[in-house]
Amino acid sequence: MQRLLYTERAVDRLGVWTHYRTCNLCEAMCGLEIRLDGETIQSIRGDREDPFSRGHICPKALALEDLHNDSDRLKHPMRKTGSGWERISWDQAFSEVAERLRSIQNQYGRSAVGMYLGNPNVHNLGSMLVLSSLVKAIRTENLFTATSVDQLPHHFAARHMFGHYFLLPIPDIDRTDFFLILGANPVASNGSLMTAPGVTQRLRDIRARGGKIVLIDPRRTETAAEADAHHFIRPGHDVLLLLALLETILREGLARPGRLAEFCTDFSELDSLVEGYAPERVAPRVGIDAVEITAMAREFAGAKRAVCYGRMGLSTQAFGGICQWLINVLNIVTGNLDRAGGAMFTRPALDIVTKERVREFGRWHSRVRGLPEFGGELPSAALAEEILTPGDGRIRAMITVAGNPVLSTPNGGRLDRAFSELDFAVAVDIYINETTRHADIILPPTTGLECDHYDVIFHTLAIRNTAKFSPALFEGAEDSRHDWQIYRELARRLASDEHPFDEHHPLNQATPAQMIDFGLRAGPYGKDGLSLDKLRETPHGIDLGALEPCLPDRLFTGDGLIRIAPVELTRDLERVRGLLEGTGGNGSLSLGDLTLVGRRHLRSNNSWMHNSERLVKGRELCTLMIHTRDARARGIADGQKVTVASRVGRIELEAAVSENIMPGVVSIPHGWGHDREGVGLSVATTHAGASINDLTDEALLDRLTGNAAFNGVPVSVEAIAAGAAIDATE
Ligand SMILES: Nc1nc2c(c(=O)[nH]1)N[C@H]1C(S)=C(S)[C@@H](COP(=O)(O)OP(=O)(O)OC[C@H]3O[C@@H](n4cnc5c(=O)[nH]c(N)nc54)[C@H](O)[C@@H]3O)O[C@H]1N2
Ligand SMILES: Nc1nc2c(c(=O)[nH]1)N[C@H]1C(S)=C(S)[C@@H](COP(=O)(O)OP(=O)(O)OC[C@H]3O[C@@H](n4cnc5c(=O)[nH]c(N)nc54)[C@H](O)[C@@H]3O)O[C@H]1N2
Ligand code: SF4
Ligand SMILES: [Mo]
Repeated sequence: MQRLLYTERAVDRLGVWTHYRTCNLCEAMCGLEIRLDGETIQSIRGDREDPFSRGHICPKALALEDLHNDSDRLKHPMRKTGSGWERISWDQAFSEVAERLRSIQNQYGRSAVGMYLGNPNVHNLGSMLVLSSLVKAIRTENLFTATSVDQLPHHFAARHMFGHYFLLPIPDIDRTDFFLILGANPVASNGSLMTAPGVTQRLRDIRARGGKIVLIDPRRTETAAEADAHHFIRPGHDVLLLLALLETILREGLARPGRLAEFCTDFSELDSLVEGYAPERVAPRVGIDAVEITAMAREFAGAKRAVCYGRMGLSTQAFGGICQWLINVLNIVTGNLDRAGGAMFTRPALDIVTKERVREFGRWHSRVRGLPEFGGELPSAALAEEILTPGDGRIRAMITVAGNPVLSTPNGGRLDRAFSELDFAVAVDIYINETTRHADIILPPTTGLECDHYDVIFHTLAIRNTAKFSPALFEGAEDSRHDWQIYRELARRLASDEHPFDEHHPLNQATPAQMIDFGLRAGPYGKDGLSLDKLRETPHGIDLGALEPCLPDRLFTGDGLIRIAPVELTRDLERVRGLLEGTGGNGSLSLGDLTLVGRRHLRSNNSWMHNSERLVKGRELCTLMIHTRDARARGIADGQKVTVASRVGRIELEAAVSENIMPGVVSIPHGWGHDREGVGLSVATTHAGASINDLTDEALLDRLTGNAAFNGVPVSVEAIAAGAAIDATE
């Protein structure tokens, strides 16, 4: 049993007391009410007094307890031996890691050490504030993160239109009358780049007040059940739909940009850019009727307050960047950007949208394929080849921090092989999993309930301005380290005369909580008295109000103008022309007659929460969803084992035959495939599933931004043991 850290508590007669915090597992920032009997967790419930989440939670919140008590979770540095792993001291671990990294960089150059920073970093306070010191100490051009398998296209569009990669417009769903959603499933994901705890209720509220929800998705999802209309779309063809919506609005004179017109450049260019994309022209490719597209355009333009939003289905496909640009344009021409009920910007208490963080593009390129850098990162789809391809500049060592790229990046099977060829690998991670099993040394930090928490990122992406601080509940295991202590110590040990580590610099001394206090006081509400102490006194969090218009003041374009048609984006229209004409603008490698897309499930969280029995028990989650017609044609019955093959690999899993997917499309969730040698996850390996990323293809990219195109992969599907299959589906 770990010691309690949080002691400012009111204990009732029976010794039961309550701790309030924010769940940091996904983007929704739900408030939790944790009841404890002494030091034992009795229950985890939604905190009804949290003004933002109002009592909402999902089943994953309960898994925080499992994570805390998981005996597979690492708590001390581990070194690989000939036959397994041995515990070593922190001092030994730090000196060995620093020594190996330094010697590889001395011999082969600084970029011979690569880094992959995974998703949980953006949910961890210590990483958000201190990981950059380790990144700076490594100084590699081979930096990879989950951004390029996720939301890079949003950043790319924001950077070129609004001047800042993090000036991301958030759909103001609490006030909208028309919500047009493309390629997102908030009912299962709880919302992304749209922190909106209890999103299902918020969707229902739109309809209850007479508004409308329209969803575009090749699968009839959990969100479709909450929508007024759902349209199947051929994966990867949204760009044509968006162009047709815009073409109709402009041609029919429905554009009403209002005050936005005063600070937009190149407005007049739009007509010519969308020419040739009339609904009748695109409909056969998109798979949605021209009459429907026209009606959708008129309704969107005619709604009092409307917002268009596109997420994973749009950003992780071959036209991610241009889709995110067109979504912004659609919101602008209808006057819905920066207006209540449209797409708005936050004013977070701790503001990371500053001029120091604007982010540049294309300052260097990846060695093998020449893919462009963005904000210091290269596309993760290029990682394996940078390790495997011999020659100068090859990656010889990897540092992974809270990432599992073997399961999370395209052609993960190849990356799995690549990791086994490294000279040295170190992982900052809490488990021995598919990626960290390749490490020579694992440095496990404290996690979850053992950490102070403030959501640096997701307050910036929320549908209301809010602030909340959660103190650590439990102390870490004896002789454990926080993530930020690990980064700082490694940075210190990697310093040289040329690049010294300044022990006395406030940023190298402060704890994350102290840094938050500083950020809050310097932030937009600091003058009104917002500070860490204030947040400590308000354990349910503070609501700072609805989002407010802030343009043009908040733009970072220099001249205070929105670039509505930046050449960095419009140049990609040439590739779109190819898609329209069917000459392969999609870059599709046609080696299968079905098209693969991804999906998420409420009880799963990317690649790492499958070691919680309560989340994985019951019906198999990792299945191939396939339309009844396509199943029948292949003699596949519901529940039957099938083989799915793509250009890069082949996996086996169960089929789930359904009418809820577009004919010709199949869907597999990501993050599974745990049955690999050496994985130290006792529950997950008994619910192993298979990895979709053994099928996704590193060659399929959004060529504009370098983001991985997980959606739209050509695959073929075969029954493993046909037999009685056909009868069973009748
Ligand atoms: N085919 C397909 N692939 C996808 C996606 C998809 O939709 N389809 N989605 C993509 C997206 S959006 C994302 S964000 C990525 C996510 O993929 P990754 O960036 O690889 O992140 P996770 O899968 O969440 O892996 C998290 C790792 O962090 C570790 N971890 C958990 N908590 C902590 C902690 O507190 N500290 C530390 N140091 N480690 C911790 C876990 O053990 C695990 O190894 O996957 C991408 N991959
Ligand atoms: N329960 C749970 N919640 C999560 C996560 C999780 O793993 N589990 N992961 C978190 C992370 S890291 C992220 S980034 C967010 C993602 O949040 P979302 O983007 O809401 O999540 P997805 O379920 O990936 O939704 C993508 C949808 O796009 C559809 N789609 C696929 N291809 C296309 C296409 O070409 N066009 C269109 N229009 N649609 C397409 C898919 O069918 C799917 O329904 O979720 C977060 N929340
Ligand atoms: S929706 Fe997300 S933040 Fe809310 S309880 Fe579930 S995992 Fe936690
Ligand atoms: Mo993500």
